[in-house]
Amino acid sequence: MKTTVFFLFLSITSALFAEDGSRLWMRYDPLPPSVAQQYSSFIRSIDANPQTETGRIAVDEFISDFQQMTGEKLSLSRKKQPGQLIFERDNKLDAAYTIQTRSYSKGKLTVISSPNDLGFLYGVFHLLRLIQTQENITNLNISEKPSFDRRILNHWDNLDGTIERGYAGKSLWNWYELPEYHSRRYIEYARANASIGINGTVLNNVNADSLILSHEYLVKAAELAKIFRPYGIKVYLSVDFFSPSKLDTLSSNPLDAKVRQWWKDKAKEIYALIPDFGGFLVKANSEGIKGPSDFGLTSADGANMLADALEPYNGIVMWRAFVYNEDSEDRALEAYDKFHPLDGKFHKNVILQVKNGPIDFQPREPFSPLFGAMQNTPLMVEFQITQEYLGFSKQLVYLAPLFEECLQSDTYAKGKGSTVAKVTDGTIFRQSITAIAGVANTGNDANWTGHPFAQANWYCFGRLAWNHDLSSEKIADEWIRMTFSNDPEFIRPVKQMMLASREAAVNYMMPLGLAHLFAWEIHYGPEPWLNIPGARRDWMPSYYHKADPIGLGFNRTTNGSNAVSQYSSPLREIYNNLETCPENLLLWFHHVPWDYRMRDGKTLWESLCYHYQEGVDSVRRFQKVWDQMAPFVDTDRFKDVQYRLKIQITDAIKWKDGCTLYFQTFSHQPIPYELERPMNDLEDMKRGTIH
Ligand code: BDP
Repeated sequence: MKTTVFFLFLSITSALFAEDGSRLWMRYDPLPPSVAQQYSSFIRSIDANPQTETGRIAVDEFISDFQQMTGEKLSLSRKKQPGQLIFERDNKLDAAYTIQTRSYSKGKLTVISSPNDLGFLYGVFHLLRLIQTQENITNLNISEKPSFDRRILNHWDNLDGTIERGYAGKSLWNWYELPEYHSRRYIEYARANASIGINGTVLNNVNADSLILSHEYLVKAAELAKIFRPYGIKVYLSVDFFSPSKLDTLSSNPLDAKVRQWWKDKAKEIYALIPDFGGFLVKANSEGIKGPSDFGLTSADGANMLADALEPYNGIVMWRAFVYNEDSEDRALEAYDKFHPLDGKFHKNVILQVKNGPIDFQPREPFSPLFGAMQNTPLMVEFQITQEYLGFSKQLVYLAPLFEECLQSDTYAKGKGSTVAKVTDGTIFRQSITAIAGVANTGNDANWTGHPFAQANWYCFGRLAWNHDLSSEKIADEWIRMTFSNDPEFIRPVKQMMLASREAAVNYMMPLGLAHLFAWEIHYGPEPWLNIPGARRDWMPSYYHKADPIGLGFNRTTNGSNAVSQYSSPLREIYNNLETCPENLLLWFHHVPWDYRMRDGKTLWESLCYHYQEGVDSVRRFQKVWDQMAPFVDTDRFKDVQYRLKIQITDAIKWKDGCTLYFQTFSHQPIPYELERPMNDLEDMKRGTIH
């Protein structure tokens, strides 16, 4: 008897506790009975008449998730009755969807209205989210319209299955098996994206293999497009500007009529296979990849040729502004210098895709000065969801605060309030296209993203792309409830930890506006001392930190590289002045003496040490918080996060030690006595014997 009970207990707990994270935020686990009862008494049947695959998915999704959460299976009924959930087509609606509670003589109804079935699907996911997060749904008056028309993931996936800067396994796309065999994950991927409003995916790496445009691969891509289509997701491809030379024997020169025709023919071929194909993403004349300047032409010349080929089919070109040259004195100047003169020269189906900061997805950068400056060219922000510079999938770093900081930065382009969000969403400048992109962090790991908390970065990108006014806090709250637990004892500390995690990473990696101190090639861990003879100098940390016996930081003021002048007034004056420059960007814009007094009275050197220490201390706090969370989380995910936090603390200490000890060789000042002594030896770290 005892043993049976014991085994019964074991099997129940293992069923409850086995959790590989594959369900993401779409768990729809049973709600506590009293809560479930409230929802099942409020929604009792569905009135829907789906005409499309998308509509059917919307209805099925609601019925099955509602049943999982409440235990009630909803019936379909076309007769008006209290407790009905009605899908109402409204062709004149100006929103993507609305969700309203309506009263009539016999009771209440919940109505999702939309001009199309995709709106129903989005509305369904919204309503499900409210139930999953245990919100009151008895008095709804919701109207939703996305901030950006195109909300796109960029996969840096190679055709051989590897992922550039991917930390969660191999590519989700099995190119070898396509188009014959499908992975169930293709649908799960589309469903997850639809649940947060993502409506586009660039399948392949920006460092594009020209083969993607071969007929063989287009057929494969078309198969993925077919699977994603009912979920409202369009396929885009990264293309190599030199494809006409690589796939054919042409010059690739845009001035060559045969080359122009080649692209037109290619577009025709693509649209025959993928009628709703989104368009091209292009990295050209960037990091050794060739482009129009190889023919003495501008980016506008190159982009416009591709745009002309796609134009008959409403396709777009997303042309990346990520360019820099070794001989430049300041890499931060280059994108602006190259693209600003081209403002207004792009065809209307071209949009410039600009990384959030002027350099390269660092833990903190000011926003790229191109935002707001190009008033006659559509621009879109590119964020990096994959944590290339923020600890891979080993560290817990919630990126919504980084995304939010950029989107809410004021460019002052048209006076106060010209935020990056508003200069790219069509509010301030008329834009033929509005869009936003995030470099995906997905892979074929069971939990999609490696770190369980990295799922939150995929989630928050989608939510902000849908509504850039959402706060990091609100998004974290939703995500925690859906992914882990609705228990306030769990939510409060975990949310605090998430919200503090980006600043923690900035502090232990590159505080006060420092950038680019990471290890060579792998981009993980500190290497501020790196100096490889003969290597590109703009890849060496000393190019960025400029440490010397006088001080630290890059002088980008009017008497330095003058990068400040690329910003609108009054921002350029604010950044230019050491006294008014935000301290979290101080060393980005100024070369600051070691004994300069910061606003809290500490010297720069002391402040630097304190920031590094604070970063390490924060991670220790995260560990303490998480250790208390065992009762709320399944064992698998609990242990996984606990283990990764151990890696994170070791890394944070290495960053602190490596950077403070190295900069000390310039400052010649002691580490403040009240701070921790370094655990690592600088010379060992330099020799790599610590790793
Ligand atoms: C850099 C990455 C590199 C990318 C490049 C890009 O290290 O792998 O190809 O950005 O965005 O940060 O093109």
